[in-house]
Amino acid sequence: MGGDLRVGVVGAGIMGADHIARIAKRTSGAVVSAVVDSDQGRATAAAAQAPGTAVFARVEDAIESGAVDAVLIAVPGQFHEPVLVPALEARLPVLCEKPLTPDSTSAMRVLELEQKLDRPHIQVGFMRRFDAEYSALRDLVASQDAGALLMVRGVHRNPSVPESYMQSMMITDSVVHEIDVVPWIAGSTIKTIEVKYPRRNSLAPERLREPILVIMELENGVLVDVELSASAQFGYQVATEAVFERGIARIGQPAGLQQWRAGSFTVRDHDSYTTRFAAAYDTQVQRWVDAVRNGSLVDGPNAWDGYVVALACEAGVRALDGGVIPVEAAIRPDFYA
Ligand code: ISE
Repeated sequence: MGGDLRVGVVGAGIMGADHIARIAKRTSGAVVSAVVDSDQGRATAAAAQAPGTAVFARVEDAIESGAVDAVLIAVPGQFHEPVLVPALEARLPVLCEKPLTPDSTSAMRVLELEQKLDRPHIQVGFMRRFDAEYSALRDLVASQDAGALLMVRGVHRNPSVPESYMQSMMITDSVVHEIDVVPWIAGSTIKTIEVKYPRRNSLAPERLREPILVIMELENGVLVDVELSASAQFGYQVATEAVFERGIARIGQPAGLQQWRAGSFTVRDHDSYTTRFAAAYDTQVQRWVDAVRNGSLVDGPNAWDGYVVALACEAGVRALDGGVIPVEAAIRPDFYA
């Protein structure tokens, strides 16, 4: 491809606006050519970060205008399929924020449509795979330098969540990240999922029972536990400790300037995923843009990965009501080899 990739960003909420700024200011070889959102005020405000960008209310109109070479989907998960369908029908490459879709039936419909094309066109935005520390942990597991991996222990804490966030979204919107990244690190798929409830946080919105403790067993025997808090108040924290035969490894610790002052010790930490994973998002988007421009279209998790995660999320959502729930196994079609 000769000129810059013209990206249409669908969804001008927190993630959409963040991606628009990223592409306009920090991504090489791409421009934001269209912003799509049914809320025109929001679309116009987000588009102001990328001067010269056209604003549309419907993705179909953006595609028909001819202004878009590739689509970045940043609307909530339940609205992904209606954007994926016209994008695939127009044979456009897509970077789709997680989850691919909220359930495996709709994810399978997307796979079937994609398989009518000559090769995978969808990359799914599991950005943790582009985080340098997660990659280092994966390399450590593969090297066997610390012996075999035995356990993965994680915390995933949000200061608060929007009103649209429901109980099932603890799995489909939040733990979905661990459901993708832990098998990627451990080199093994998820066999079962269980959810335990500790004492409820009285500061959580009434509709949410949290925190939750999610316990996953992988096929290779590795045990994973993740504490998910949606209303942790103090800030945003995603951290992992991996237990090996000959040592432990930690990622996600606060880094940067440490200060001892006025009788206290402080290190700046995050209050949002947009800063905690800023570098990972930057790398993800740059690699996707490069892949589209060189014709490979996908460089990272694809729609098949999104489908496998959707199957595990279904088990996770059932586990919210109790029991140890088996995850349905799936055989990958050659199309995604
Ligand atoms: C949000 O949608 C994200 O994807 C964040 O990475 C996650 O930490 C948060 O819990 C989700 O609500």
